[in-house]
Amino acid sequence: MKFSIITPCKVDDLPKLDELKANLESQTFHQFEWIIACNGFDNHFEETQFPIQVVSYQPNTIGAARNAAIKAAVGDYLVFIDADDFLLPDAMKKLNYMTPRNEDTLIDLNHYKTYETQQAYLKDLAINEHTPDFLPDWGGRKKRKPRSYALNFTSDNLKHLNLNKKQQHWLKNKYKVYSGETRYASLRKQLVLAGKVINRHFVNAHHLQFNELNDLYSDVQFMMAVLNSTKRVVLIQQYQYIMVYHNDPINDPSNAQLVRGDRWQKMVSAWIDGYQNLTNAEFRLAFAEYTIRRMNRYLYNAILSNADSIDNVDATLNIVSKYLNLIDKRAFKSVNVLSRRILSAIADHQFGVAQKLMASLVFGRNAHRIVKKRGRGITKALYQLVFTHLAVKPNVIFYESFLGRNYSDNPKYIYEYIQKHYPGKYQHIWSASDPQVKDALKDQPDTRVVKRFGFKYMYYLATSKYQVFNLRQPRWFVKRRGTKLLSTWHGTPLKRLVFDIDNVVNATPMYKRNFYEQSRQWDYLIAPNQFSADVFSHAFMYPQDKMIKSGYPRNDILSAPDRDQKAIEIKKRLGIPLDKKVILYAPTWRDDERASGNEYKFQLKLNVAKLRENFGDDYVMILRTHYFITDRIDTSTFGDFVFNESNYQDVSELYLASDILITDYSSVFFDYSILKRPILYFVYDYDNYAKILHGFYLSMQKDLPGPLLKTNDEIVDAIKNIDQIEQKYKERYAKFDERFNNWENGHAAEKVVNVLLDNSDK
Ligand code: C2G
Repeated sequence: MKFSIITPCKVDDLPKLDELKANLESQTFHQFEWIIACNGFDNHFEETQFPIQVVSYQPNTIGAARNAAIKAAVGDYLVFIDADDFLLPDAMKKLNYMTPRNEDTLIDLNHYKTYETQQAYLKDLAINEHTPDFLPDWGGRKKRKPRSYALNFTSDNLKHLNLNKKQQHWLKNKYKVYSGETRYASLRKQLVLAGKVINRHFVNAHHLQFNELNDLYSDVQFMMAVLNSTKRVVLIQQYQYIMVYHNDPINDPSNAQLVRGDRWQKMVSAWIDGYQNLTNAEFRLAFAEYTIRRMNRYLYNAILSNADSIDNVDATLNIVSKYLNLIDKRAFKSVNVLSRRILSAIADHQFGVAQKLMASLVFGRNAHRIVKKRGRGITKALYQLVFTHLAVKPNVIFYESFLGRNYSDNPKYIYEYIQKHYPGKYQHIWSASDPQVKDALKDQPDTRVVKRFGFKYMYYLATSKYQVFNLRQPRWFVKRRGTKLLSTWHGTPLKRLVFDIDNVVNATPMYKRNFYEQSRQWDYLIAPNQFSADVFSHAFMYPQDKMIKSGYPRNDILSAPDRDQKAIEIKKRLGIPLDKKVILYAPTWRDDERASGNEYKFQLKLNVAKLRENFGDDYVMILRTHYFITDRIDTSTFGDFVFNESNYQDVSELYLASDILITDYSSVFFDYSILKRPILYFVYDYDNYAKILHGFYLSMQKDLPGPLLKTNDEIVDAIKNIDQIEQKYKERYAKFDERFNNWENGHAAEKVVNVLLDNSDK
């Protein structure tokens, strides 16, 4: 047997094993056995292209699991693959090309960390190869680099072959050999066990074992022993091993995400245990330097900020001290003088001195960062260090809508209600990242517009008693005692949200955790209908009893008695001829069309020329892109048929001014349905959107109050026959209205404000 794949596993992980099994079956090379180390799992797998063994172990730790699997293995090489990870289809085949080497060679399948599901990752890969970023050589101090080789091919023997694309792709597969001077050039990666391939006879000859008692870092000590004795590492240059992060550190944390106050202690003990057995002087020094750099980078901050990973500072420093006294002192030179003094103080058990020095080092680093980031850094530092220590102002209300880009949405209508019913009682602060917000509010009494993230913004954010946001508040927001934070959110959800999304493709790594922590700061969350309340309770893990079940303040104008009059005013303001009807096209954004950060592109798939040709005499069209879309779509060729109102402040007013809505997966149709006007869904990319990007809470086929249309011809047809469509969807529309709109009685703002201001204030 050539390879033994080793997978430790908890009973909870069994569904993941099915996925990994399918992944191993789809490999293009099968000369391996699969050993699953799992207590309490009886092997229900049928024999497949490769044998499967299940082993159990004692004690119940991951180290013991791996040891038991090694004992059972018969393959020449041990391949370590964790239950939630997977391989690219040719990984084992490529590995097979790389193995005829000395026993003391460590092979690395090169891991890539991702939050994507296997399906999404492989799809992405087909479009856009995930290759490691090798930085260009900019000169400067020259360090020796590992050499790279082509995998079993030389350009000479390829010249005469007629290669197809796939074969050429193979050619790109190179591997790097870390040996001699470059042997310990990237220790951090080398110390990771996942995706490593080690000769089994070598493991036995050196009596290499996992520590069965260190439940967090049993593999560190093992890998130290491996690196101590292997002469070289062969790293395949393209990622073959895909490490899937748990994207839900709250409900399903991985080992690395578990909140453990003894994390640093466990890690440093693994270093101590491992270090004592190192016989290779060169590796000892390289390892000591690596750990010193790690401590310099992370330990001081963790201690000063009471991080979750340290629940007992003295116990932690005691272990660190023991480690520092063990290692080669030359390693201290890899950090700066101040950091060296800290380390010496810890080594000498002068923990008080060490912590004082840490404080000045961290202060210096922060100051440096602030200077580097100029304004933003300074205002944020003032927020944290000064403003959040000033008294809270009981009559100040702070508002932000869509990252300060608009004067709109629920915050706008809450503000207007308070202005009208509590005149002069409050001072209102609006956050603005766009000058239009200031224009919209310039004549309003008791109202101040502040530049987002500027000094005044920070001051008022810190000292206002009330804050009203329709997206999440900044991550560094400090929730102060006696203040009230109202999250209005910004739509009834159709697309899955936060904890209901399996994998967050495009969000930052800490998305779920951040969301969880930020939403804990909300005193209230508005629910527009019972459906949303139910979704928010699982998607945000937010308790229903803290929700204000009121409908949306932004929708009050849609059922106001003067709504027709308002519609005329809005049309006039926009310059739309009053005798023309209006089609509003308001699509949402696409996760996979990102420009940068929170900015996205949009490709207009609606054939506007065709619409003009067919309906130009009776209709005009309002184009309204989502607030994440920053590229301006050029509509000048469509003359006076199209009004591009993507920058218009308040979409609710556009609803009022229109007669038909065309949208896609955007929540705009929930609000629009209050008007009971026809809705068409232009879902040209339905399959892609539904599968890869989100998934929905409703059945788009069965629950929506209008037809799903995939082509422009269907859109034209539908508009031509809009009366029949209305007729056809009448019943469904009524059901939809009953389900989503029965709290929308035009008094949502009142209800919300009464709760927010605790109506006794009135
Ligand atoms: N919006 C808009 N114009 C658009 C699309 C959206 O003004 N073309 C506004 C609407 O107020 C809408 C809100 O932005 O209700 C949210 O937009 P969605 O398209 O639904 O997308 P998203 O921002 O991802 O929020 O629970 C709701 C979800 O979180 C959706």
